[in-house]
Amino acid sequence: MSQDDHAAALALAGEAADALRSATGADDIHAALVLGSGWVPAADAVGRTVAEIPVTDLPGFAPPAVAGHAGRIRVVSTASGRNVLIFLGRTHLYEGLGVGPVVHGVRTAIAAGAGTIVLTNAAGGLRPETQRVGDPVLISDHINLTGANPITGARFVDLTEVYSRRLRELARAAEPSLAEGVYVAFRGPTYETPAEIRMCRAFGGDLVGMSTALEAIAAREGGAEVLGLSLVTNPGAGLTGEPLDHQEVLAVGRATAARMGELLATVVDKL
Ligand code: 8IG
Repeated sequence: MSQDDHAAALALAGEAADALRSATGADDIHAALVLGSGWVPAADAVGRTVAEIPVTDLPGFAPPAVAGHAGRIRVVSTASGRNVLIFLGRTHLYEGLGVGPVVHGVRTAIAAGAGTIVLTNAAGGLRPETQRVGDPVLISDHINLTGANPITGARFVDLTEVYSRRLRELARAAEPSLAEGVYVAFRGPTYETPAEIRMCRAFGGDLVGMSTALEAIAAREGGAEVLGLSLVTNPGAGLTGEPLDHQEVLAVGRATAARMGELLATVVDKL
């Protein structure tokens, strides 16, 4: 990707934001929420639906590739009357479309006015001693092992505080029991080997997944504040001896939807 491509990607996000405004009538987007697998069932709790469209109605969005990734964009009005954009599903790097489509939603949200981006995901837990399956964990930082970066050119974006301390404190005020952890991002689509999981633990990782880090980088580049939330759906490979299964991820999401919905609604309303 050249710097011209990067400028074109930002322009495409601007076009998508214009199309979003025309399609939904919402011209005052306060924040955006990206719901990963496991989180989509929690969406209805966040607010009253103002409009909902397939992502493919907007320029630059790829159709959904995975069961449980719904590929729709919803505008909701929260309890305090603010418009929040919800992405029901996301594009992953492992789909092979490149990094542009992975961060297009975040860039579109920022172009539409969002000053806060909430990124959610389902993740493997690297600390089964303290993490339970079905627990939400605040992302405190990440280790980007995807080999990709959404930024091209000599733009040395500061990543000292990707995941806003202020927003983490706000989330903990809503749910004081929330643990924090470092999210290790892999390209996927394979899960890790047990040796890679041991490496991640030794590196200081607490969570492992295939999303979020690149979107968080794009959000920081765009000047938005980021909140990251992982739903622990399995212990990392080799930590228990059980093989990993995507259906389990979706089942944990359905089982925890009420709790995650309440958490999201409370947090989003305070943004
Ligand atoms: I859910 O154990 C979920 N997503 N890389 N590893 C990676 N991604 C995941 C995992 C996991 N669990």
